[in-house]
Amino acid sequence: MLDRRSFLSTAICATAFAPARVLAADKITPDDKSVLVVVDVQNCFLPGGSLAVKDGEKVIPVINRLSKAFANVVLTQDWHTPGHISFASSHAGKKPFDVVRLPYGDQVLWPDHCVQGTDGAALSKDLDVSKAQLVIRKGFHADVDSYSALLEADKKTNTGLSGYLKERGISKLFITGLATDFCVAWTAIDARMAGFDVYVIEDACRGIDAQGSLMKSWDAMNKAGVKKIQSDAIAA
Ligand code: VGL
Ligand code: ZN
Repeated sequence: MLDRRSFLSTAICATAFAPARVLAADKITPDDKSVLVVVDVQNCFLPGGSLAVKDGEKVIPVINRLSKAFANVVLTQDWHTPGHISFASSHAGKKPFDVVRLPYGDQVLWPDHCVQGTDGAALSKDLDVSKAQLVIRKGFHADVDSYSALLEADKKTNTGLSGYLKERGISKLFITGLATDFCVAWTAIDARMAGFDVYVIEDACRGIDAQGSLMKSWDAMNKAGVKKIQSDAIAA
């Protein structure tokens, strides 16, 4: 029989160790000013892809569920030219994950990925794209990378996403997708710089984590005023 004391300690332990649940009344209900941004859920970043993100496929059911709660959904697609400057194969003697100095700053070099029009650049067939209102492509200038969906790596060239969202009266971005420490983080930080309210939904993202980049990116996002939430904080 469970006496009162052991019942209490079980209850206390359960409370102490259970993941923090968000009460229904405290959940965020996306409104007309909110947009779900789905970053780079493309075959190259998924299992079998040339730049596969560990457990990348796990974001897909979470994103598909979340998208039902949003009136506005925007997708991004990494969309590089063949021989793009961010590819290690474009730099003699370099290998993926080496860093080179380019006119606009340090550039991590990647395996060839997301080449325009290839199957690797296609959005995952498991991603529910039915509600997407815009697909913004980035990284299509041969000599400039663009992790961010707003601003290319030269920090000067706009993709047009910020203007699109502002013209539509959208002020709150809920960001999901791949990879947390590169395209998600840069998109989130640039969106803060552009004056948006920004939430990154941690369990709807996965990171590459090259040399501690995942922790560093959360630190940078935090400093920029990006809010880290879990998908259960959204009334979906
Ligand atoms: C990405 C590295 C290179 C991303 C894109 O989607 O996070 N990472 N290109
Ligand atoms: Zn890329």
